[in-house]
Amino acid sequence: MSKDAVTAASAAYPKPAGQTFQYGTAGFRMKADLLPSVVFRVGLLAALRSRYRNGDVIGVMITASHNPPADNGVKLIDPLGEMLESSWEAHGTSLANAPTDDAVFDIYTKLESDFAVKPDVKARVVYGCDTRESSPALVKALKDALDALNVDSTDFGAVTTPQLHYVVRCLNTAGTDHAYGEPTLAGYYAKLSSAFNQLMAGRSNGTVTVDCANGVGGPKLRELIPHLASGTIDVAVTNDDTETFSKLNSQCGADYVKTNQRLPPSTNAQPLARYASLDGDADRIVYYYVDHSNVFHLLDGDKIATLAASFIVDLVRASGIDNFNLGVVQTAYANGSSTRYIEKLGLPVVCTPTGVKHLHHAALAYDCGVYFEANGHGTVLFSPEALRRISTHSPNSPAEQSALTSLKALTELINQTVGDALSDLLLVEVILAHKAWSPAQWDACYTDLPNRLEKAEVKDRNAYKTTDAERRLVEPEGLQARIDALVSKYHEARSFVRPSGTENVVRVYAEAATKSEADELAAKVKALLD
Ligand code: G16
Repeated sequence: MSKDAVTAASAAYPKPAGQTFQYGTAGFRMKADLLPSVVFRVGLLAALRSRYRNGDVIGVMITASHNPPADNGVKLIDPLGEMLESSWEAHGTSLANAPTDDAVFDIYTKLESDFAVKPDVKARVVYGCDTRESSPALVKALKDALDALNVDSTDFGAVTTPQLHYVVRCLNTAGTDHAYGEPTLAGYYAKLSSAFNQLMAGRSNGTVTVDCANGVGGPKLRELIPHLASGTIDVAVTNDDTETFSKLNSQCGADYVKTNQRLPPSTNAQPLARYASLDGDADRIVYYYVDHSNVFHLLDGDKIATLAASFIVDLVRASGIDNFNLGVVQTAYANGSSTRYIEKLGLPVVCTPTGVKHLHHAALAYDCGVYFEANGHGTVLFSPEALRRISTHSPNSPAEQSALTSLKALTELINQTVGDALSDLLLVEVILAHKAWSPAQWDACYTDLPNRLEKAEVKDRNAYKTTDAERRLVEPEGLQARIDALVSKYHEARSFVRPSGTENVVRVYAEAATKSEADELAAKVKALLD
């Protein structure tokens, strides 16, 4: 590696004056015009991480997911398709904040020596982006960094975030006992669809209408559909205009539906028909329907988690596998009714801070860990030992055999690297088909407590510090006591405040026995912030 090559390439991407960057909940995320220097430096970090991991492939995804069209972002994917190990986030932050090109090079070489990275290990990086207008220029910044370090790199173009996670895991497990699949998009579609077609054999589930947030999920869902066996489901794709950049996540998509608790205005919903919305990079999904009185009902990440957990528990029991430990992981946003429902099912449930990396980590503690954020971001993890038991179990009856076959196929259908809206869509469709449930029957498992999510623009969101899985504030001092005093005035109420890791806002969540109480509580808590 030559210092001149790195500093000369870095000089094309100067750090904007006066900006401080931080690797947050989902990497770096902000207005796209502030990002070129950050993306360049993330390229350096990806190369270093790959060399540190002895040439494992590292992924770099350029996306701002649910954020508005003018934003963009970048995050790293670790070798098994997980989020970047947390201890390395600080290295990303320090590279991003280096004031000069020389300082960038010095931090890079210091990390190289601190981690005793061997000089002869070749770095391997794969990357992709969402459909934002700013993505191609940021991809170029990334590529310039990778080329300056002579990295072996592959561009996957516009992909969903979970597709890139899948590819990274496939590349790093190829030829091992844990080979995850063919490291291509064709391999991804083949894996998901063959499991889906097996699970849906002899079943038909009618139509599901999918709002793709006018993001990359639209074209990718269209690529997936031809692989689904005819007669199984009919997927109607809507909001898939990726050419009109301003439409991304605007009045549509999973975040819009979840936050506003209403249909995208473009949807003319038919009573009891199934609808789903993806977010801008297709790692989140929520379902919804309207009843015969045209009342909107949301089936969010909590409802998906409970549906998946109860289905898997039943399949495990029906297969004759015993001592199988299944747990559910949620965040503070999980509706109180969902937590009580999971406890009634007799399943352990834990709460972690927001951010998939936290949930994913907690889910690894179980044979099967089901994790979902209420916003629809989640998946199901099977431990290597659970996969071994499932694949070697000898069934004692045709009924056990049938359940076991379904369970095996589920482990292939579910993207175990990260929450994946396309995989989760197929998972929900399979479960509803097996149970012969309408969305209303699914919804009837439990009734959500009315809730309200608000954003507040404050002077300094970093002044807000939380504890207890983000359910309580420790700073600003005294604020939590004032929130507690408000909460005590409402029935079955709960409220918390936390700084967003992806937007420059503080989020306020409130739930209570009635809609008007939840709305009023959220408004009063929001009024406490400055
Ligand atoms: C990202 C994270 C999620 C998180 C969401 C909102 O989602 O991956 O874990 O729930 O941001 O986070 P915050 O409330 O901290 O802004 P996405 O889909 O935007 O990548």
